[in-house]
Amino acid sequence: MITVAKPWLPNRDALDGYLDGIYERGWLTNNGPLVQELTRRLQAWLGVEHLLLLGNGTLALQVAIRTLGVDVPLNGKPAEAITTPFSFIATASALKWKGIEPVFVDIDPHSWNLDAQYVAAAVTPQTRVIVPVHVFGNACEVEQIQAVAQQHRLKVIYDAAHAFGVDYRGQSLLNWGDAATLSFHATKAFHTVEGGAIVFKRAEDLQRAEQIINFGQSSPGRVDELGINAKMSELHAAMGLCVLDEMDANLAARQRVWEAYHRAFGQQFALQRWNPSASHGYTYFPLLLDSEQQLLDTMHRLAVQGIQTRRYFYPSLDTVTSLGKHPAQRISIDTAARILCLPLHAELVDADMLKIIAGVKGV
Ligand code: T4K
Repeated sequence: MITVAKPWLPNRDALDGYLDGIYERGWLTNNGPLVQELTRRLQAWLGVEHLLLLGNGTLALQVAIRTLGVDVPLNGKPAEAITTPFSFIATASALKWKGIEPVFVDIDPHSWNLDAQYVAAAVTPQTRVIVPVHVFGNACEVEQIQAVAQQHRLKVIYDAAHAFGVDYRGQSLLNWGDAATLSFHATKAFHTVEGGAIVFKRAEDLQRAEQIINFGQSSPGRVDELGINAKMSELHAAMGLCVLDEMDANLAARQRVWEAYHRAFGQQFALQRWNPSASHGYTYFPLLLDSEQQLLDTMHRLAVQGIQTRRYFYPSLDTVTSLGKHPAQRISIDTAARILCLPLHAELVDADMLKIIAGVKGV
């Protein structure tokens, strides 16, 4: 079976070395030395400051929301967040869990990101925050989004779950917004089994979030505010340190697969239009098919050959009933119905790629 994703499993001896240290110290969680080491190493690797590690990317969104205070109701009514309907469910469900109403704005038909030109028109007196997603790692129109936020005094939290290592105009994309959140789930290029992070613009927000993820405590027995347990453990950090050590090989292998697909499909299918000022993280390879029927046929044809594909991200979030009733976002609904993600991971060999490419082309 060729799976759509496959976690990078780092050198076992290296991981054992970290586990030996954990056994010797007997320190398993609560901001241990490996969590601190991974924090420092990720800050250097990504080119960011003020990075906080957490239990997963969904908690990262929720803690960022809480830290920036954008969940506080206004005039007795829930706060609103302007966000994209084309994303994984976690983007919008994290807002709902924090009591925030998602207000969906349609996507650009080529970049598949929130269309910045519609954002200003969606601002209401209830709006507190804009939550765009760098979909499949493709950088949003950050300057335009920032301009709207400044004009209306809104916060911006980028869901950067797919944008690990992506640069924009030569600097980390994660430095845009009041906060950017990451997912380190096993299926991601960089992972800690389960895990996530927030990159804050301001040091004071990082300090506040450090308390929030530790039950709101500033010191043992002193609770300064409402918190939660969202900490990363030492075992997860150990995996992260090992994966980070091998990141160059991992990314090179992913890039090779991505480029083979790009050569094979670039003329035949509509592909995501990449932001020309941004680098690539090689997280996903989405194809935009002509129709949903063509997608279903392709998916089935590949499945019978033992090739797994995924409909990331289907359905369009404006149609998900647990998120409430929302006006239909035409472009997102149409795009979500036609996008199929192909297997993309470092263990794909040439024979796998040839099989996948032939399977998609139906030859
Ligand atoms: N925001 C955005 C924009 C996101 O995309 C996500 C998550 C989040 C926020 C939230 O971050 P987290 O709270 O998850 O950190 C996956 C991931 O669970 C999820 O992290 C990810 N986005 C989402 C797009 O995809 P599934 O449902 O595809 O995972 P699953 O278990 O079906 O795995 C797919 C295939 O990968 C398996 O069939 C085989 C292979 N696999 C998977 C795992 C877990 C393995 O070979 N080994 C494994 O351990 O959700």
